[in-house]
Amino acid sequence: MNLGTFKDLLSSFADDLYNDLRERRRARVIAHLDADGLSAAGIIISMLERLNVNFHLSIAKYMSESLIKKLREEPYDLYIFVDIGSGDLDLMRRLYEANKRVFIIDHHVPSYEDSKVKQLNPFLSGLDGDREISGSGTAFMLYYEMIGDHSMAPVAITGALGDLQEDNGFYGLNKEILELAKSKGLIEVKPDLKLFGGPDYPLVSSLERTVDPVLEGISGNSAGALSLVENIGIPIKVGERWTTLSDLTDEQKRDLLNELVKRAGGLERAKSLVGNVYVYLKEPKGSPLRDLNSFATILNACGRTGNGHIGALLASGRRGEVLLRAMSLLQEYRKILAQALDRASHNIRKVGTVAFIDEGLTSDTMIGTITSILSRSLRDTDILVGYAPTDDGMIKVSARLTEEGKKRSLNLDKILRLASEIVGGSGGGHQTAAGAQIPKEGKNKFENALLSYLE
Ligand SMILES: [Mn+2]
Repeated sequence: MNLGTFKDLLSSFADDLYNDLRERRRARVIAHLDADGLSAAGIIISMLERLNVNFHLSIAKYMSESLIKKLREEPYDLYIFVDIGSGDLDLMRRLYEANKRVFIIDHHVPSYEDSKVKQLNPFLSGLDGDREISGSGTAFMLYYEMIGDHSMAPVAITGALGDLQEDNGFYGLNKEILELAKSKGLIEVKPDLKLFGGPDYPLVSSLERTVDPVLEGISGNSAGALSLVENIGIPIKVGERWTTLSDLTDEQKRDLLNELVKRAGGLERAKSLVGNVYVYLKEPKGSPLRDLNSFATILNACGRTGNGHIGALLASGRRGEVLLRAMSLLQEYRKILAQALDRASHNIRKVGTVAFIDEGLTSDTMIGTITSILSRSLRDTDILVGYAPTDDGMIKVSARLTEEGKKRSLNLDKILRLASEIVGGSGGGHQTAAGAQIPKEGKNKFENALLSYLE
């Protein structure tokens, strides 16, 4: 790991940004709408508040011509992009050509280096932004450098969980941030059942709100969750308060897990029910944010329902009304997602080992989630590709490797980049998950190009 050069990049980026902020006292912030982007946004707006800088925050699904056009016309001259931007340097250049100062805090593969656009990106120091650090981790490193305060470290871990960088633990800078959070008493990690809300959340609500995997008769069903707990012989309350997972004996936990495996439809599907649980010790017991995986789930729901600003405020540390609103967005999101999943799974088109979900079945904010979920259960398939119409008349493409595709070591970042460029679009992302935007009339040509790279 080449931490030395990242530390150099970090301190020069921080100096440049600090000087610009001190001069201008206001900034335009654009953040990506997923859990990592909103975690990163929360960290950056906290930083700006601590530095007494006014800001205007927007949440973006992705960079586009129309967004850059709009931003160019705005009366700001300092722009900060968070968890977005590195893959779209051609668009970013158009901002500094309009005399704007551009700062990017991102962990997506950069299109290239450009002296005019300041990028804080682990890839530029030889670190792996797919695995070793997230957008929120990158934002946290900057926050820590500027403010010297570790309290936002759990938010950085939340974003990394949202971007699925945890795999039996964390690596690289993620691990360093986690160790910092542990040493300061902010996070505790333990292997446990991974239910919504974590080990200190009311068990019946935990079960009802766990949807990954879907638990037959329990997910979204409070009566079902209640009767499951009763049937196993677990009392619903301990004294005056609701029973939580932490109250269970090892034997009760084993009985519960056995029942959940059945309800999930087998061991393979139930795999994600067991693993590391990340407990945010500063959140009160009974708060859904005490479990960082659930925190990420809630942020994601805020973004996908078009309410990313609520998620960013939550990540910055606001609670009360903001948390209540976020929880109702989670409920709304789950309803929409269940309907979209049902439609998409009944309309899959196969060409060789690639499965397609055509546009018209779901929105461009949901298609990524739909392809992520469905890619886990597809057989005899290497790649799942989903399409959805965008606001500016293009097609959004979302692609995921299946388990089989991962074994073949296909590289979706490269495949989507090449195939979208052929039709005048743009794309890229990570090796196992990537996206693109292409013109409508280029869909067939895009698809043929994509298929040709698999031969
Ligand atoms: Mn990210």
